[in-house]
Amino acid sequence: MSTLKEKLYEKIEEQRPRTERLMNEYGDIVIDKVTIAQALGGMRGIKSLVTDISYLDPNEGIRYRGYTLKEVFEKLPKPKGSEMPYVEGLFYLLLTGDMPTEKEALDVVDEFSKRRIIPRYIYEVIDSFPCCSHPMTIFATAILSMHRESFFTKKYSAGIHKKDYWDPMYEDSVNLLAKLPEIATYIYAKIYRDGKRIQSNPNLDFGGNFAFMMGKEKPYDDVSRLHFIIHSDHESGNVSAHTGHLVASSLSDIYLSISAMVNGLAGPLHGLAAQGVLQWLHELVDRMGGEKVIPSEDEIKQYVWETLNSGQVIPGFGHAVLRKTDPRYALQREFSLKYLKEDPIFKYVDILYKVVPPILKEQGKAKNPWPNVDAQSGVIQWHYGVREYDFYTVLFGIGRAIGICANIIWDRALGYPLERPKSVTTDMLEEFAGIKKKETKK
Ligand code: HAX
Repeated sequence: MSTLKEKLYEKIEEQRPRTERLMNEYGDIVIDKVTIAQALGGMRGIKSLVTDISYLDPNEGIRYRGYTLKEVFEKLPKPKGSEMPYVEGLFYLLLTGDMPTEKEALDVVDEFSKRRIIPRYIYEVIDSFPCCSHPMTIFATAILSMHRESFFTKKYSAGIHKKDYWDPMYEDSVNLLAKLPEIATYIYAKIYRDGKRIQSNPNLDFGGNFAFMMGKEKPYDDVSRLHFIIHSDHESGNVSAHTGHLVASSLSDIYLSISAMVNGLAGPLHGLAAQGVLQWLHELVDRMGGEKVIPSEDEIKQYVWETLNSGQVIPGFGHAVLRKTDPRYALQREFSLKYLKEDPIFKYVDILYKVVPPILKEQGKAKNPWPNVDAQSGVIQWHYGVREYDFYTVLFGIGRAIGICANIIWDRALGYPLERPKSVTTDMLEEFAGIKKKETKK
């Protein structure tokens, strides 16, 4: 057994009695109420999911296992000569709640490296897509196609005790996560590089190997580590995390669940906003006559108002939970101020940071006028030469899969059941509201 799996097993044994006690002795305690606005409004804010892997405070932002992002970046072990930590160390932290030592992080690097090679048929699946297919569609399908590899599914059909579900789920998760950089970079090569692919380097870590396969020099390895780590988890209720959890709750294996979560991430109000920001910015760049012409604040304000007045959202701004600037935005901004201050597109993003929040406040609709993670991630990729912006959500998906796999392993470890909330009808809501009398059926 790997050290990570042993540690995880210890943690599961510690945690199970806590969950069982809450369920058996305190199951009737009320933790929230549900209003009509919440039932009609996307269940916003209803406390009905449990995860210990991350927690999103509306004002402070995300904490992974109790650590702020700043602390995560300070404390996780880093490869020599790198500013950013091992992604594998983050997986250790998310799964166990303990900050890994360098040796513990390196054990996971080794584990991932051994499992990184993808089955041959995945190349064929990717190659079979017609041109102009969106990379997220290809990514989701490639992951889905590996369903046949699932240990969990094999063990389940052979008969396995419920308490042991987490074990094959862990094996499937590590197998899948280790392969995601290979799958993504092969998709990138197929769509944008005439299929000219760079083979992986088994001596590199997750972020380093991803940069290598993308054909990028330093510091793109650190850019990748930063990107994957900040995108990995955002508690359980966002569309991608919730989709992964929901699908896995029917005991679908990790391939089915992560493919589904990728599809949720591919929507423009969620992960596709990373692409949306650059697309929207480039319409402005074209209007200005090229990226060398930096618009004035007034020109940007006019563009923002035009977008709003045409009934569209400003991509990269607003959030369903956050009520302050997203710390994931702030971290990327810090990186950008250090490394891409003179980049013309960064200058656009910088002006947006000043002008969009007051406009959204003035419009008075968005509850959170501040930028989110997606407002800043694309410009960094653009700067380092990944200019095919419809690929950006795939990068998000690689990161997000790490957190969701950790959550699903824990879902199985703690025996979380099939998810099945209850629906009501509009008539019933009107009855609750007292504007309609309950009809008795004749
Ligand atoms: N631009 C214009 N209007 C916005 C807005 C924005 N950036 N953000 C919110 N609003 C509007 C909503 O569309 C809504 O309008 P209606 O009443 O007409 O429906 C109103 O303000 C209230 O919305 P809200 O309660 O503040 O926000 P929601 O929780 O409903 O939605 C969203 C949160 C992130 C979907 C929203 O802010 C949005 O559409 N932002 C732009 C897209 C985006 O950046 N998405 C990525 C978010 C981060 C993420 O998940 N990344 O993956």
